[in-house]
Amino acid sequence: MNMIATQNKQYDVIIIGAGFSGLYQLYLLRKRLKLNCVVLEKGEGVGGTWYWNRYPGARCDTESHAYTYFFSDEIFKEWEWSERYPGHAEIRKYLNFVSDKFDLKKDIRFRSEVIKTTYKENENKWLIETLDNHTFSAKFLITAVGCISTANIPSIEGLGKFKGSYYHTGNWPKEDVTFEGKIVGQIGTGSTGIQAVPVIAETAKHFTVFQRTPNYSVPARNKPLTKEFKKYVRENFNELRKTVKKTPNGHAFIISETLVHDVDENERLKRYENAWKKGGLQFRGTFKDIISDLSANDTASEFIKKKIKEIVKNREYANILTNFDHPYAGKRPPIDTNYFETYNRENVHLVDIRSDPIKYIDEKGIATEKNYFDLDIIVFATGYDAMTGTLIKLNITGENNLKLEDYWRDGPKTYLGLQIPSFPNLFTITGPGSPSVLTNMPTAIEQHVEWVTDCIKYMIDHNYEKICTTDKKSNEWAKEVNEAANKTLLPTVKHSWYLGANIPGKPQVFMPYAGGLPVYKKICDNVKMNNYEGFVLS
Ligand code: NA7
Repeated sequence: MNMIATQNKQYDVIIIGAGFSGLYQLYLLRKRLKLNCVVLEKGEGVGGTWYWNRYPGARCDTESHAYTYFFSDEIFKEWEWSERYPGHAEIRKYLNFVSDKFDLKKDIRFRSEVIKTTYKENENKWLIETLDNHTFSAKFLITAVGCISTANIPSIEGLGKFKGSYYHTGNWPKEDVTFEGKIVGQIGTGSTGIQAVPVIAETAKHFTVFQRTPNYSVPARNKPLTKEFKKYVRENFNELRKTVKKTPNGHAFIISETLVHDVDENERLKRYENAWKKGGLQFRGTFKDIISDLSANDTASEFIKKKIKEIVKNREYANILTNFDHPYAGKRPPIDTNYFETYNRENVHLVDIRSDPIKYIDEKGIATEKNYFDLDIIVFATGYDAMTGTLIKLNITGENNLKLEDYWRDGPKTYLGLQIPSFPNLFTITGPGSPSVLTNMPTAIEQHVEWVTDCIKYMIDHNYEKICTTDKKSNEWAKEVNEAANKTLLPTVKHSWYLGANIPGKPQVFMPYAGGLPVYKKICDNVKMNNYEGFVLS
């Protein structure tokens, strides 16, 4: 265990979270600016979101050669991913490798859950309190808490009475959970649920999946990487780096420039078929307008629907799985390994809780309006209070005793997703209003961390003590975020966590910036070149 002396310890910078963003932020502030930093991390090890996501089948859906740090040639040369999509354990291994290589752990305080975060105006300092009764203060505070890190377990009547075990996928125990011989139920069929279903089904005695909204999914076609591919990645590091920095979503694949209706039906189907065979998120890049034009999107949706109906033998299940009410990729599109095939197994049962809603849970299982399901284990793959939930949980108070929770009552307000008016010297890595979840996260993280580091350097070089954006700027940025979203189909989708619509009572505001990473980066770079225009420095 890491033991840093603590009581009221003063730092230049406090970073919250030891995932991809916190680790890189620590590295850069220490190496480039020689600042005295501490990372406060709730988990017992590095990993951030991946520290907690250990559920069966947990795997990144960005290809490993893109889901990686690009800031260091050395890391790239020394590390080798083993599969097309990295599994959760391998990602933790990678982040441990990076931490050990740069000796980062000595400045990380593990098991440190932040419970209170207060800006002390007189001292221009942030005071942080942790659950284990320690306090820390620093001039700068950087949140590196991830976008999908506050688990959402829906409040279903009677859950507390359940005598079996239940787990949320985002808070999975470190010890193995065995499904062998158990009767298991799973609520939720988002990206996570779709990964978990085939793995749980392999050993469960009986497995019931409770689906509210059907989800389009494309095969991941995960596989071990060949020697040749690993060599290609090593030798093409610079090219890959250029590609992830220039594509709108930070992935290593290029989105086609062709519009759906530019080609005839035969050609269209041929391209979809190729993309289906190749697998992965690049399916949505088959045509340029899939995500912006409903009639174009319909062709992709229809293609996937047909595929699902071909795979799933049980007609009732096939209909439940394809009874879509949203366009393909209108929600975060999952990719899978044998998800639809799993419904052909004898031990798997699918319940449509849109037509037969869950009524309550009791000691023995789940009651829907029409049925009752005895269960030993319930798996909640029910998603997250995304983008704002974890920031609000930090219990942040800014200038004039303003609580973040109150300031964001009608939805998050930020400038560039990097700063919040009235919360000086606080930077939010991949905060709401930035491209974040619409991109390959490490690419977005590197851009943010580098911008924040440059900004702090500028302040030091110019003897500034305080930086804060304004309400005016955050209102202007909110308009840009909305405009960018409205050019896509994304804001039209019900229950989408991009909008906060998955959490009862949460204000419905489209949170990520959908204009693409290169456009966003240019905006941030211009702000920097114009001496941090839009921020008040003093
Ligand atoms: P998601 O994508 O938010 O999916 C959550 C799933 O849980 C989804 O199928 C929801 O149905 C379902 N859900 C949520 N609340 C309920 C209630 N109250 N009753 C029944 N079903 C419910 O979370 P994931 O963890 O799968 O993915 C999060 C991100 O992690 C993902 O996008 C990747 O970026 C990685 P709904 O669709 O709301 O009807």
